[in-house]
Amino acid sequence: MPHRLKLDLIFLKVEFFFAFFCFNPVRKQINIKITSCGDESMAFVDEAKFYVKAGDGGNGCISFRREKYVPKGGPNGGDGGRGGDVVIIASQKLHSLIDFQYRSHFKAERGMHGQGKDMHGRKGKNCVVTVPQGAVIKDAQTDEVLIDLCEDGESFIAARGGKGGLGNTHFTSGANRTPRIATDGEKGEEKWLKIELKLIADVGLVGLPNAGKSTLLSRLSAANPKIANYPFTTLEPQLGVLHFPYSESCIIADIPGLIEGASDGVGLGHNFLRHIERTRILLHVVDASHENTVPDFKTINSELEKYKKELLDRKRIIILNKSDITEDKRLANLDKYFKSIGLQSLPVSAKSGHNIDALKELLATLFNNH
Ligand SMILES: Nc1nc2c(ncn2[C@@H]2O[C@H](COP(=O)(O)OP(=O)(O)OP(=O)(O)O)[C@@H](O)[C@H]2O)c(=O)[nH]1
Ligand SMILES: [Mg+2]
Repeated sequence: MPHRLKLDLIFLKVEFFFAFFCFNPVRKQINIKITSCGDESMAFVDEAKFYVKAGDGGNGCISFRREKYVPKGGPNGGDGGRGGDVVIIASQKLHSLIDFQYRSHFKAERGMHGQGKDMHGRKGKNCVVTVPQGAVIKDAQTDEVLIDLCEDGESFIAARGGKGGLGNTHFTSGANRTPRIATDGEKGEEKWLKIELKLIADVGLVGLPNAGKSTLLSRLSAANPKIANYPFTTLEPQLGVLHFPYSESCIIADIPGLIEGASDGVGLGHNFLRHIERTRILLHVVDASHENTVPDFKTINSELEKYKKELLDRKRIIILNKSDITEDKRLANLDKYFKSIGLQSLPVSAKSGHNIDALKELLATLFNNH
């Protein structure tokens, strides 16, 4: 066969191989579906369980000095190294616990064993678990809160590494100059932990389903939540950023609609009520256009109270939403009612934009004076 033809055949084979390998329909593609949360693309997971195991300590060593002309040197067994810790660190760059769906076991490195010639074992490396700022870490068995990681960079040792064992040098005494004793390293701590995320938002939107919370969020920020004329359109908390012209911006959290019994787990709201726990201001959105505005308000109020009494002491503004389809007289009466119970209200139309600028100004003032 001519040399040129042989080369062509080889190239043809190589091309065929690449074509098959690259376009083989059997090859599996791993596609992780990502859902939208506010204006950031990510899946929202706010609870997870995970296992941590710190490294065991290395064992101490039994060894004796043996050198030329020193046939009976003393003990020289080194200590074992300490096991690594599992350290949890909060980061403001993370916003979801989705990573825990793919990894739920975190183990630190064990300490190395001690060796002869007084060589101590190396300490095991720590295992660092990064979690979003605002995560609460609990013991999965007892439900006891171990730490609330509110600050960016705050850290917590979730499992302590075991101490290294002692080498035989520690056991020399007048009576026993050749100790054949060393201790084993301690076991590293291990446990199952629970992590709950409480969003760090400044303003929380609460109200019955369909009150217009998501429409309001889309007006106040660049967030693009789903809006529709049926209850429970919002299935997971949504965040948006409200920029003020002369001061720092604030984060607004829209949680799924609450209904009667939400504090006992009815509907979706209960799972998400914790996300408004840390907010400084609550915007209680009510639909002012129908005759049940006040009973609706009372329903949500009592759910907030049942969930956490302190929520009622928080600065609250009642948003009389849907002012575009509500008579002025009715709005005035509602305002009177809320004033009579010591609450500030503001007629707003999240749909048409009526009074949205006034609401932004009010929030800027409250935010700066808080
Ligand atoms: N006329 C009028 N309709 C509004 C206004 N605000 C919201 N809506 C409508 O009310 C319906 C519900 O609005 P959403 O913003 O989805 O209500 P939501 O409170 O987020 O509801 P859930 O997510 O189910 O809790 C939609 O059809 C909106 O277009 C308003 O100011 N005026
Ligand atoms: Mg909504």
